[in-house]
This record gives sequence, structure tokens and C-alpha cells, in this order.
Amino acid sequence: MTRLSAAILANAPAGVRVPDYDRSKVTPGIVHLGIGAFHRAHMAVYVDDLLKDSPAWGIVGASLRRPDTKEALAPQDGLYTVAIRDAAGTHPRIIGSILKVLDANTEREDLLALMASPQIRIVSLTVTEKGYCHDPATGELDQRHPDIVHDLANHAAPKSAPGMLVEALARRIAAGIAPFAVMSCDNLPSNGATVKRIVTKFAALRDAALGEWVAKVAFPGTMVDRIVPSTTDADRAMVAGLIGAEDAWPIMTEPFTQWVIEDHFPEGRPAFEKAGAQLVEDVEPFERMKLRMLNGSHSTMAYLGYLAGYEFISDVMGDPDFVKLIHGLMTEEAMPTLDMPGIDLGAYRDQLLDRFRNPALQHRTWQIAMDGSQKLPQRLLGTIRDRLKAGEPFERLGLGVAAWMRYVTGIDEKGETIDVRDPLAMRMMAIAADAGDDAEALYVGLAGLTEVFGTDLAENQAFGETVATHLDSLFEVGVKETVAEVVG
Ligand code: CS2
Repeated sequence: MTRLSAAILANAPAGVRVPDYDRSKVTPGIVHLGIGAFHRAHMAVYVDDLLKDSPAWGIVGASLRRPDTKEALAPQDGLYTVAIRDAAGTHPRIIGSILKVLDANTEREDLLALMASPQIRIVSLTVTEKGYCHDPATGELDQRHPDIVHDLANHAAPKSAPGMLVEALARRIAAGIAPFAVMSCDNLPSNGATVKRIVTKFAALRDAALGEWVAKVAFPGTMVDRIVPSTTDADRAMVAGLIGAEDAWPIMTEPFTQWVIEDHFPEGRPAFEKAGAQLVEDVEPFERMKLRMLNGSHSTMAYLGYLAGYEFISDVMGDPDFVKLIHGLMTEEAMPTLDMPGIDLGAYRDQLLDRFRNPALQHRTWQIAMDGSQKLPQRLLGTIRDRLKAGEPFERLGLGVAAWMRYVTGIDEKGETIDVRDPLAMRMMAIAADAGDDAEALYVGLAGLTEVFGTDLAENQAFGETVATHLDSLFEVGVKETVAEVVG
């Protein structure tokens, strides 16, 4: 079968949407760090919608860790398929907004030179929570992180996202070029302000004057939302059948997409609103809503669901007790902590439950379970802090935290090994090994991870009682029985 490339676009089968602009006229205006599946299903699609009218906003992607995206897209002229899936079918669309992918490890100088050039006016990021090298409980730069230590000693050859951003910004100052706006599209709380704090700190550690200059750079916050399961070989075969060509890395996603952006781009931006984005003054209420409702539910379903033997989120949604649990978590525990004038939170919740039910998405509980130590603070713990302050119960959120503690032991209910992927995995499994089958000891050991729980939660009695009781129940009677008790 022929490979997807610019040459086949003119003859793409009917029903396959292709770029509606002349790609040879498109020039780079955006560098995106972390060119993974999420970016390709989300921002790159919005930009693809706009290039016909604004060809100066093409994207050059960079991968900071692995060269696999470059290897997949380079032979395809940067083209790839987004397959939008639901019960009614699959709609393929070929995206052309990514002009090129650079591998930061082997093409670092090219990447830094491009980031320092005046044509680049936005640098956006999806490097996942752990890519910011920060302490998730406080949102501060982790100065002991090995990549940060490396980058502070090797300014011109950075490995980390903060190191890359600061080196490119420093080169711009030296050349008298105005800074680009830095736009994080990751699920961090207050992502604009958080990334600004991390990057400014890194710059100040390099040099105080550089820190002051970086403090004036624009870091617009964003709320991003689209569910993007990892691509499988079966997905590749399905897409090849639809587009009549082989695509090494098509992206699977759902019909829903949302993007709320703080309108703070001193050097200009594409008309994102024309592609459906909402431009607002303050994005934080939207972020909080999404992190607590969608992602809080997702993580709770991921740990409990995985342990109960459910492979996909749609399988979890087939269990009425789990649906009751998640409905209750959102309605009784998360919604009262949100202040969203003009937004119908009940309708938002119902739409989320429908999205979770999407049978065509095949979103693995194991995928969402990854990197829990980086995700829990903004997804569950912030909500719990608000509930504690209000003196209100948080049984379902507490069960979510307990399920994470049960999951990171690395052994499931049948005694099988769990492939726990997390920057703290080794430490957590050592804590679990020390605790043995003592649930209380396991609770104390894991709650002592202050980079996750802070010192306040670790020392909070109500928090400890709720989580440790659920954890004990997960060991004693198992996941399904515990969920049934909590909802019953
Ligand atoms: C998920 C998110 O993997 C995860 O942790 O909760 O990637 C989620 O699918 C997105 O935030 C949806 O916008």
C-alpha cells in the first residue's frame, strides 16, 4: 500500500477531509514542544482550520524525548489522519498544519535557532505533567530534578522544557527580538501562571536579570479538552482502509473538543475563535471545572476500573455501581466546590458521562492510570481540601485516592503484577513492599509523599481516616464490593 504523503491528497477517497489550503504557502509561526497524540488531535486541528486565511501560523513540532513522531511523520510530509470515532462511525480527516518535526536530542541547535527567530510568535507545549520538572503539590520548580541540574550547568544544550524555553528566550533578548508567548496546553492547575512561575524561576537561577525579563513574558493559560486514546495496530489498519494509504501514526479521538484560552498574545495569534476556541480573560474557573469533573472522574475510574478488571473506560461505564459512584463524585462532591456563573454544571456532567460511554473510543484505564503522582493533586486533592474546609464529606474522592494507593503497590487483586508507570514508581513500590499487607502502614507511607499530598493532608485526621478506611476495604473485600458499599 502507498504511504500517506502530499502526493496522494488530490486523490483521497470521498469522505476523507483533506487540507483546504495550499501547504506550500504555509510558513511556521508556532513551535510546539511535545508533539504527541494530544496536540495532534487538538491544537493542530484548530490551526488546520485557520491556515487557509492565515498561512503564517504553521506549526513546527519538537519531540523532547523520543524520535518516534518524527520517524512516523517525516516520510509523510508531516501529514497524518485524525479519526473521529463514536457509535455512529469513524470520520477521517487528514491534517496538514504540522510542517515538520524536529528531534530535540539530535536537532537541538536547529530547534533553538528556530525558537529564537522572529517568525515564531508562540511556543506551545504538551509535555505532560511531569515534563515541567516541578513539585506537583506546590507548583514550584524542582531544583533537584536531574534535567534541571543538567540544564543549569549546560545552558546552550538543554534537555528540559523549562531549559529549552529559557535558552530560546535568552537568545531572543541578545538579538533584540520580542519574546514569544508561552502557551501550556497541559492539564496543570492554572497552567499559565504555574508554567510562568517555573520558567521564571529557572531563568532567575541562570541569571537574575534574565529572570526579570522572563517575568514579563506572556504565559496565557488554557483549558484543553479532547479524549485521545493511544493508537493501536488495529487502528492503523482501520485508517489505512479508510484513507487508502498507510499512515504510520494516525490519531484516534472523539467528536467533542474544547479549548478555552486567555487572550494574552502580545506578538499576535491566529484567530483561534474562528476555529471554535473560546477566548476569555480568566481561564482558571474553566480549568478547575475540567480538572475536577472530567479528570477527577477519569483517574478514579482508571484505578478502580483497572483493579476491577475493566480494560476500557466504556467497560467501567457498563457497571451501574461505578456509574453511580462517578455521578455522585461529580454531583455531590466536585460540583459544590465550583463557582461557574452561566454554566449548567449538571448538563456538563451529563455530557461527560456520555463521552465516557463512547464505545468506539477504547480508552484504556491503564493509560489514564499513568503518572498518578503528578495528576492527583489537581484532580482529586484540591477538591478534597475544599471539602475539608467546608466540613463536608468526600467519601467518593477519598475512595479514588485509596484506589490509587492500592494500584501503585504494583500487585492486583489476583496477585498479578501491574505495570505502574510513574516518576515515583520505584519509591512507591518500596513503600508498598515495606507495608506488606498492613493497609494502615501503606496509607502512612504513601501519604508521607509530601510532593503529592503536601504536609497539610498527610497530617489531616479526617483525610487519613477516610482514605485509610477505604484502602482497608479494598484489601479486605475487593474493589467491586467496596464500590457497591459506597454507592449503596
Ligand atoms: C486523561 C486525560 O490520561 C489522562 O490522564 O484523564 O488525558 C483526558 O483524556 C484529557 O484531559 C481529556 O481532555
